[in-house]
Formats: sequence, structure tokens, C-alpha cells
Amino acid sequence: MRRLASTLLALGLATGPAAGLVIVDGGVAAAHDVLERTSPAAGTTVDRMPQTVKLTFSEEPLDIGTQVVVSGPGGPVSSGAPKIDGRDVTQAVSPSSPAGDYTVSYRVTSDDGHPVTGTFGFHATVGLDGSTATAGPSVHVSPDSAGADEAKGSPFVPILLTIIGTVVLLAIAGYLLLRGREADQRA
Ligand SMILES: [Cu+2]
Repeated sequence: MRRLASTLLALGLATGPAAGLVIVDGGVAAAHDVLERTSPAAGTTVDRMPQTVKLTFSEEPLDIGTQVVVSGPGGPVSSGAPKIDGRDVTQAVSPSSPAGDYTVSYRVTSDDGHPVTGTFGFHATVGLDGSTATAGPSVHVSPDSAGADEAKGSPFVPILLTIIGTVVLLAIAGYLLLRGREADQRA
């Protein structure tokens, strides 16, 4: 009985804060600015390298610590600081940006104060410098880049974890109650 009680205590200590954290995290995630769309769109091929890369978020990001790094076959091509205009964050690129595969890594400050980061890729068939490249299977889009998926998936996992945690604790409480009754009957 004593061992069981200490097990329960350990379990409570382990799951309690985790469950609390999960609930807090779930609530906060709803206020997060989520990347809604980009131009060029993630994983697509554009005929011509655009002069700017645009990211549109679900809400207006704060004008703090905004970073958009556009990297092409020859390295980073971001030109100047990113501009926030409402929900849009625009990053200009160098006029000598070549054709090829591009990766865009961004970091904005959500209006709830949290950083929102991610990466996406696209392919430019013709560069701003006039060079050309062939789109192949080399356009990589990282799985965490799709902001929409993140928004859909995140609320369910915390809820599921909370349910599992509650069920486990109820089962242990029920077991302890039964054990207590048996002990009473024996006494
Ligand atoms: Cu947040």
C-alpha cells in the first residue's frame, strides 16, 4: 500500500505539471500567428525568380526581430530588412538572384509575443540574373513548414494527452479505493 501510494505520488508529480503545461500550451497556440500562405507558394516552381518573397500570416506580426533569409543555389540573396505591412511580411532579394532551388527561413514575432519560425522552398526556372535552371525532384519543403497543417494538428495532441493522463489517474484512484475497501473488510 505504501509502495503504491508512493508510485501514485510519483505519477502525479510526473503527469500533473505535464498536463498543466499541455493545457497552457494549447491555449497559447490558438493566439499564435500562423503562416497562412507565401508567394511563391511552398514547394512550387515559378517561371521567373520574383523580386520579393512574401509571407502572409494569420495576424499582424509584431515589428520585432523579423528575419527572412532567402537562400538560393549561390547562398543568401535577401536584400535589406523585411517589411511588415499588415499581415504581410515582404523580403526583397538581390537583382542578381540566380535560377534554381530556394529555401526561405523566417522568424517573426507573433502578436502574443512568441517567436514563429519555419522554412519553405520553391524553384525559380529563370533567375533575375537571366540564368536558367531545370526544376527537378530537388525542391525540398521541410515538413514543419506548412503553417496550416500545424494549426490543424496542434490542438488534438494536447487534448488526447490530457485525456490519457486523466484516464490513467482515475484508474489508479479506483484501484486504490478498491484496495482500501479490501483492507477494511480484512480488518
Ligand atoms: Cu504564442
